[in-house]
Amino acid sequence: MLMRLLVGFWRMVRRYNFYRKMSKLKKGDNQMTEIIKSIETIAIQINEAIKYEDTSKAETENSSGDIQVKLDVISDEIIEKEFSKVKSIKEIVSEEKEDAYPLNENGKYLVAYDPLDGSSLIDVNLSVGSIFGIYKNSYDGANIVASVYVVYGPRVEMVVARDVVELFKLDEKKGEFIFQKELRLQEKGKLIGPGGTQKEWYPFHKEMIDNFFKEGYRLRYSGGMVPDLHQILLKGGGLFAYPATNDKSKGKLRMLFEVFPFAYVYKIAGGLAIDGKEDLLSLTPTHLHDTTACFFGSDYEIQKVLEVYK
Ligand code: AHM
Ligand code: MG
Repeated sequence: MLMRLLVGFWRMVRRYNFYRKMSKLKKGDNQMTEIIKSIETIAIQINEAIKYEDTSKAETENSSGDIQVKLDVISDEIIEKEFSKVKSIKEIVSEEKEDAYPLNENGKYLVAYDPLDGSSLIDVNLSVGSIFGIYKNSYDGANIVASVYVVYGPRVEMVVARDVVELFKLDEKKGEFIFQKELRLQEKGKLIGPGGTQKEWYPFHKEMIDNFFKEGYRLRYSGGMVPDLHQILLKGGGLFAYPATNDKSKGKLRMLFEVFPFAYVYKIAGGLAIDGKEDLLSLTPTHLHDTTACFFGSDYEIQKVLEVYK
């Protein structure tokens, strides 16, 4: 009798842990789940590479003309190797490569990714991240159906945006991502991350940022969009801006690999993501590596941006 009770209790604990870990990942589309599981494997490998591989610069440039660090290349190789095993992926395209790479003709999804965003911060040991946008049919903003990012910081965390935005934490001892909580933005936050070279900001943009500071907003900008946007999201709101400037009339951040995935996260979390005037997810890139001005935030801050940019 006691034995049966113990076995029953043990089964209950196992079932609870299983559902806690899987959260909503198991629900719905198995092919999407397969991609997200693959990203978990990728994140574990990239995290190890960050800890043990050479953090210096490579002698190569990526397709946007940025000097790569060796970890950009290693991370890109890890992702390509793992995604090559996933049947549901039709095609992949990396920020580190010029062209898209076909995988499975009958695959349902296209995946665009930035293997190691913010890699210029690698040498100073600040947080960096990987970003993945999962699309159907084309890489238009309107066709993104899910996005995932991973933050490699003191802890490794993964955020998955589908019908809701969920936070997972890597248990490094078990090699598993454990569900933590659902993430939602509030109406208004306290933080701003204003990107771009300040001497090149348009005067109305400078005035807008100054006004946020006058309202009491505090500066949070590390130079890595993954930890910067992660901070604003987890603290419940604020504004991250990488605007058009005199020297970069289309901003710096790339639509497919950086902007659309984060726009999707912020919108699903109850915030907004615009290029100044339009919803970022209404944009259609002409080239795979196109950039755009971008603003991500909670409702109050984005309404202020719209007032200034209209
Ligand atoms: P990367 O993909 O070459 O790392 O560049 C993207 C990064 C973003 O993470 C970050 O927001 C931005 O570049 C910082 O740019 P800046 O150095 O101009 O502030
Ligand atoms: Mg990047």
